[in-house]
Parts: sequence; C-alpha cells; structure tokens
Amino acid sequence: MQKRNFSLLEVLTVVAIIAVLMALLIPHMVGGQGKKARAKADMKSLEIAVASYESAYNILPILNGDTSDIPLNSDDYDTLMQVLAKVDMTAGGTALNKKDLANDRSIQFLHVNTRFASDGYLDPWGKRYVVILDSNCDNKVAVGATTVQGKTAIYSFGPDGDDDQGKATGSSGNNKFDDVPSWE
Ligand SMILES: [Ca+2]
Ligand SMILES: [Ca+2]
Repeated sequence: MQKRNFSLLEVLTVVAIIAVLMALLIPHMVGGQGKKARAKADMKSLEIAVASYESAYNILPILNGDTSDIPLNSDDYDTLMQVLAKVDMTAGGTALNKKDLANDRSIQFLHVNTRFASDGYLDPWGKRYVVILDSNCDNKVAVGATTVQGKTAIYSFGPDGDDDQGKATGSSGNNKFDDVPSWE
C-alpha cells in the first residue's frame, strides 16, 4: 500500500483556513464576553457607590417618594449619577448643577470616564442601565417577578438592547432573554 504524504501546499492551505476561522471567531467570542464583563464591573462600581453613599449619609442617594421599588426614570438616573460622581452631566434635559446636589461633603463615590458628561453612564451596548433602589426600605428590591436581596438591583438590556426584566436566560416567543443582571 502506497503511503501518501500531505504536500506542503496542502498543509499550508489547512493552516491558513484555520487561521482565518480563528481570526473571525475569537474576537467575536472574546468581544461578547468582554462586554458582559464590563457591564458587570460597571454595575458593581455603581452598587458600591450607592452603598458607600448610604454609609456616608445614612440615606439612599435618591428617594423618589415611591412606596414601591421602581426603576429610576431618566431624570432620577441623571441625578443619581451626578450625586455619586460629582460630575455635571449634560445628557439629561434637567441635569442639576453640581453645587445643588445632595452630596455636601463632595465625596466622589463613583469614578467615571471622561466621556461621562456627554454620554452618561451607559452599558457597553450604548444603553442606560436599569437602576432600582429599595425605595420602600424592606432591604429587598423587586425586579419584575424576581426578588433581589439588598438595597440595589441593576441590570443591562444586554446585546439585543431590549428590556427582558433582568433575565439572562430563557425566552418568550422569538425573543431570547440576554440581559446582564447585577445579582447573578
Ligand atoms: Ca424594597
Ligand atoms: Ca435584553
């Protein structure tokens, strides 16, 4: 039986195909995971900032007068970010002036990048995080049907940019849930 060796050209062709496939696939895989990791890190910073504020001032940074835990609206989101970051934010229509904010001791609880003032505190896919604080002071936060223990629940809409109520798995009809929650 005659033994057939691969020619150099054949080997090089296979190596080249594998290299092209890896170049196509790896950034996609790493990119997706990298963005999720960034979202988790952002949310962790925010959670720590809220907790630090609470321990400094003995109150949550935003009290919207609600007796149920509902996601911060756009203005409250702006105010929260400004209070915590001590940065004037112009992204929102009713951005408050720095000196008016409820942070008398001027502590910077949240460190933000330099694009913060124009972009706001956005997730890696360009949307705002959903921030829900424990407005009714029972040390848990309701997110849709999920109950999160603690004072803060945050989630990102994830790659699809749609609100899945913080659910990272499962689906409804054609919509596959892909949110990135702070509590998982
Ligand atoms: Ca609550
Ligand atoms: Ca989503």
